[in-house]
Amino acid sequence: MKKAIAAFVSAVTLILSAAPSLTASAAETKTAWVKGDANGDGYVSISDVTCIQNYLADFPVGIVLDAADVTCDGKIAVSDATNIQRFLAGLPSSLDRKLSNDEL
Ligand SMILES: [Ca+2]
Repeated sequence: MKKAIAAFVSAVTLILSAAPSLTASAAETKTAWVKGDANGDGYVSISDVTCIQNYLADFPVGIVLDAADVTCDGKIAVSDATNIQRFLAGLPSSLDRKLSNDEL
């Protein structure tokens, strides 16, 4: 029984010691972004429009600035939100050619 407990404790210790590296990997993947995914949830949706609007209204919001700059003019503006809306409606948009930081 003592050997089983010792093995269990060793396994838990091993798992816990690996946890920091798992956290680091998750943080590394957070640096990836897709143009238009302003809120960084992995999807381009109406929530990204709301995220940009909240940012422009100076509400506290988590925003991925590079992803929110849909028009690629170096600024976050209403036109970025509008281009996401046009993309979602199937209209011509600057998002028609999606960019990610993997392509830059
Ligand atoms: Ca999003």
